[in-house]
Amino acid sequence: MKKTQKKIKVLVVHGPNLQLLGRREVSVYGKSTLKDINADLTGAAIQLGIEIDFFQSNHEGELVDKIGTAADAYAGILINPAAYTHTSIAIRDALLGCGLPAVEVHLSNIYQREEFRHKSLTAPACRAQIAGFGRDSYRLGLTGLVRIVRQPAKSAGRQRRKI
Ligand code: CA2
Repeated sequence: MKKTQKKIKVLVVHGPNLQLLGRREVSVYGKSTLKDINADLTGAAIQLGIEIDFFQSNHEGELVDKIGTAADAYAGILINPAAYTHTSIAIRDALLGCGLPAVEVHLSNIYQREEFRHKSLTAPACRAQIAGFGRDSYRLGLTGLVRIVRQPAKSAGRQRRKI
């Protein structure tokens, strides 16, 4: 990359209760904390040659506001909407409205769990979804997102948008 070229910047959005990771529900989500996950992503970002910022909120409106202004500063969004995955039309609309490519990640395989977790309202507003790899879902999701951002035409050709 040329010295004058600006680095790609990605926004990582963590939804409600993810700040509790590693302290409760360890049998479902593992022992890693959100700090551990962010450290993994920071390491991956250095390897990928990108910049990264983190945002966590337990409030739907704050998540919507952050996604809504993300296009001012970021080239893509990596998001775990947590429980809002299954309920939030507002976050889905924000993802669609911001115009940025987004990748949805989940620690657990939501399709192996309770039926109410099988439906993601937000995934159709994202370019891809990764679920079930524990903390590695984030690193895998970031790698995929950076590929999408770097090769927009090629990746766009593969996607089917029908929402
Ligand atoms: O598997 C995932 O990453 C989820 O997004 C996690 C959400 C859940 O609602 C989704 O269905 C799947 C839950 C995040 C909250 O995690 C907690 C961690 C410790 C204690 C309580 C909640």
